[in-house]
Amino acid sequence: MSALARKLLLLGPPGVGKGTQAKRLAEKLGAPHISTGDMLRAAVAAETPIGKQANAFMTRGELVPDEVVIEVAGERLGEPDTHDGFILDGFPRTVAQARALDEILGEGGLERCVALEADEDELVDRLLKRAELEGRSDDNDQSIRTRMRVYHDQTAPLLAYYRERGILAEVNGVGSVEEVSGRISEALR
Ligand code: B4P
Repeated sequence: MSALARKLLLLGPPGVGKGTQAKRLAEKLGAPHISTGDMLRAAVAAETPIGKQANAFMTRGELVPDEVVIEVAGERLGEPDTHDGFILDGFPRTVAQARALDEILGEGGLERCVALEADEDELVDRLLKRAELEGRSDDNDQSIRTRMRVYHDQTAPLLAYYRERGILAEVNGVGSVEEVSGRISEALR
């Protein structure tokens, strides 16, 4: 049996590298990477009803309403490939979503919440670079500012939520991608 925790959540401000690190962890652990951001972008591209609801919120840098995201994540977590582990990336982002996740997972729930940290200048820099490279519609000056504010107001309270539960691991997200991956592996032991 693996010595590493396998039911994981990556938490952190926009651009801190949740997606980057979640992909690497998923490969390492052989567990699915579940990114609500990726799922919502796919829904927007396919113009599904959920995508149509989500699009404007995402472009403005606001959170998509809880009930929409809870439905998307809940369905995915109901699939059989998640039974032995998963890497949640970007869900939950509000206390209401965290409570819903507790209900979805039931007994045993999450094993570890890895909170990646970096200061705001570094994050804005990365997101502006990503805007140049990927042309994501939610990576512009105004939406980046909104996403930072939304993170502090709505998502940062989850740090206390998981700290109280004794499953929070705070990890420095500044350094090379490999360095950050090494720190996360340490935190999962
Ligand atoms: P997400 O897709 O989750 O994206 P993110 O927070 O912007 O980025 P992430 O932290 O994953 O950074 P990445 O690895 O890409 O969310 C987008 C939007 O979807 C939200 O604003 C919201 O509207 C909606 N949404 C998603 N989930 C939701 C929920 N639960 N509730 C409501 N709404 C929800 O890295 C960023 C950049 O940095 C990349 O270019 C990367 O290459 C680079 N990078 C990574 N690691 C680095 C390192 N160590 N050094 C230098 N650069 C690095």
